[in-house]
Amino acid sequence: MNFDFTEEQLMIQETAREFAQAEIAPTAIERDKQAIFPAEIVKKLGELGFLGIMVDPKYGGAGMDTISYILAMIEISKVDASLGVIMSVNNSLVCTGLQKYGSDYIKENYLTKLATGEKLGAFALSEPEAGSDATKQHTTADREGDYFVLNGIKNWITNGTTADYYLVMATSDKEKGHHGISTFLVEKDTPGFTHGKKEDKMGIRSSDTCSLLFENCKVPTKNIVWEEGKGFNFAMNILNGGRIGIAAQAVGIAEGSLDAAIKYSKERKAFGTEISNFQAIQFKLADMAVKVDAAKLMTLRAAALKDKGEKFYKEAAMAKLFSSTIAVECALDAVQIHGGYGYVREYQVERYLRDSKITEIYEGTSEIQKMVIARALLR
Ligand code: COS
Repeated sequence: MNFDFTEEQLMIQETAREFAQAEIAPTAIERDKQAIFPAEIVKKLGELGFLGIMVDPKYGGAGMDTISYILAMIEISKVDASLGVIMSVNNSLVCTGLQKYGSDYIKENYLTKLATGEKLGAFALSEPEAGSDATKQHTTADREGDYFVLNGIKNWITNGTTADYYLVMATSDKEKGHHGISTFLVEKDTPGFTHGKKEDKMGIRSSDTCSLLFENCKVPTKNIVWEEGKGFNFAMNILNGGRIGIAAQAVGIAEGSLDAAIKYSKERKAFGTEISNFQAIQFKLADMAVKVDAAKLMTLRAAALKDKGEKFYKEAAMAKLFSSTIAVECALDAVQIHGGYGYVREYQVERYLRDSKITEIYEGTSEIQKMVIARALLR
């Protein structure tokens, strides 16, 4: 596998790096503290083409590949994982979902606005009683003429209070099990659709997460994505790609932790010298660097397979499982290297630790990734 990046890929990486340092870093601590959604930054991300990186330019996207997307995700998440997840959901779950499975009507009316950042998207699969066991969708969609009437609750929805368009999985035919689930594109102001309170989270606090409530919410039949009964397959296929995005987010957190630990260890003095001169610190840094590199390579491999049109779901699950595990480990090590300073907000690494944990949970827990990998091995 060749990882000599093209000029275009390097350019997007550099643009993301500069943007993250100049526009995201200065407010990251305060937004985390106050749980402020970065509306202005998200708007600028859209203007840079970072909200529709893989979307065909015909629909307002940047027309880049998954590798470019991964490189950008790493740079953004290295500075602020909240921006990483906002970007990831819009790109991997919503835009890719609509580009791959949306009708011409949906692409023309919705995808273009999402890819340019004029509108923001959300993906609603999880429910109070359907998290890992995602086939058990309790939200219902009953047909009434040219509409489906949605009733139910969705949980843990990223961009929940701020999105304009929501991809909602709901059971339209109870008799057919998961083959009776469909995906509906729901606009934010549709009557009968409201959201619950914003969750007060441990990490990624600058991204907004909430539940969604549907009470006799009428959605036009033409807003079905793919076709009736394909909603579960849609969610699974799209989540495979989403997991590469979350793996990249985790790589970003891990790399950010390593960078912070290197910087601090070269500045902090103890026992008459910089702590970077101590083997205890050096070995930690070396271990962190090996983990970051391995996670990045696994994530790029999954992205490269996807770009080649080959099967990638096992490799995506492996990349997410490994990258999220090492993100937590690297953030913990960075806190330890910082000592007391690692435990206070000013030095950022405590945020990396809080942010890292969610990568082991959303878009399929680590246990679900192991299930996916094992099933692929035993097939
Ligand atoms: N990629 C594509 N299709 C997949 C898939 C994958 N990774 N995993 C399962 N599927 C498909 C199967 O091929 C099957 O399709 P058909 O019935 O059309 O042949 C269907 O999904 C059901 O699969 P299965 O019978 O294996 O269902 P299970 O309930 O045993 O397991 C898991 C499904 C657990 C793999 C699924 O529910 C899952 O991924 N859960 C986690 C959901 C998740 O990531 N939630 C996060 C929400 S977004 S924050």
